[in-house]
Amino acid sequence: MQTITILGSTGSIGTQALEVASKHNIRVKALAANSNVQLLSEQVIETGAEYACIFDESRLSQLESSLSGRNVQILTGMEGLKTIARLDGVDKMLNSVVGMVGLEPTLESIEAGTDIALANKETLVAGGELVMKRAAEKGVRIYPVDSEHSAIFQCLQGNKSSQMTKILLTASGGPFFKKTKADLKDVSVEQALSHPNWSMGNKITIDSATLMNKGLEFIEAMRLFDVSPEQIEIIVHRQSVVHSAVQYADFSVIAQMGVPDMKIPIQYALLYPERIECPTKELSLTDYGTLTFEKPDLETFDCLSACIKAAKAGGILPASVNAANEVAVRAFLDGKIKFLQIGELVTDVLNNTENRPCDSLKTVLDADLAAREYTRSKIENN
Ligand code: MN3
Repeated sequence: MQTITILGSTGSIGTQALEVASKHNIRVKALAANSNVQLLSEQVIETGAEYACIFDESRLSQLESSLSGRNVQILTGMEGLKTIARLDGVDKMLNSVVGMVGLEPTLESIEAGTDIALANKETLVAGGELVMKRAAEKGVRIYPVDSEHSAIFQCLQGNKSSQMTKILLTASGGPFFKKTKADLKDVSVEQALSHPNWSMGNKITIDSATLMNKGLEFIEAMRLFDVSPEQIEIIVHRQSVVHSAVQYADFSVIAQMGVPDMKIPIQYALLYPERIECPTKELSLTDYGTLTFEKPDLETFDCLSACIKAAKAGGILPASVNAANEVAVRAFLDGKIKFLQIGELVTDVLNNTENRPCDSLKTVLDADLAAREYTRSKIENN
């Protein structure tokens, strides 16, 4: 029997992971959530978790009272996440928190020698070089949860990754596929939040609408699979059935397919290398009939081109564009800026940050903070 911990247990990935865990009798030792005390408490009681962490410290007493009388260790803040990340007797930590917050717990888990199921892409975007280097040194395995990266990982099984020559990274294209900048001028939050194929949290859904998500995934793929930007081709595939593919030196291309349901990659990351029944639906290719593949529109979607440029430049720029985007998406959701300004703000940070090598956690955190401050001041003077 496996034992796991989950950071981000009340989010979309976290709740689906708990469904998978319950189906396969995976023991859950600790759970952490950002602010949803109600659901976190229910999850802790249901799973019998020994540790519960609420990231938002202002809700600590609420969590304490809802779990009072139970034998549960209550934690809070970044220290709480890090405490969970270094717990003994854990086979895997699922990191599915949103944003840069995920980086330090990932590094903590690596230091503790605990394998990671990674759904927090910002970890690899901002601190990817550090994370992968340290994981290799400590012999810690990182199992991708992101559907595209899980697909690539699955396509690599039984083959030599040194013979992989290219990654075909698929993208749904989001709700604004084929739109021009003129069409997107007055997009509302509601329009941006309605994704055609995937049901996800707000941050990632906006990232999917701007194609920032694909830009982050581009960088994530470079780090996870140690390939150059030139070895990744982004392909818009509207049906989200092919979750990505890899090409080998003999020009054979292997793809992974399935219904668009995160439970498949979550389960693969948690139970690797087992392939047992998953609580999802069977893929019926004849129901789809046609699968389409097109080039992405780099002219309209500034976030994607900014990420590719940051990926090629390396250093701190991936962390900078990620930070600018986190601030810009928050401001868009709060009605402070327009949809297209997200891409403008991300590009602005890219063009106005002096690059330097990404050699320590402090360098990454400093770059992150500087880009956040820069972007906030741009929004205030808007
Ligand atoms: Mn994805």
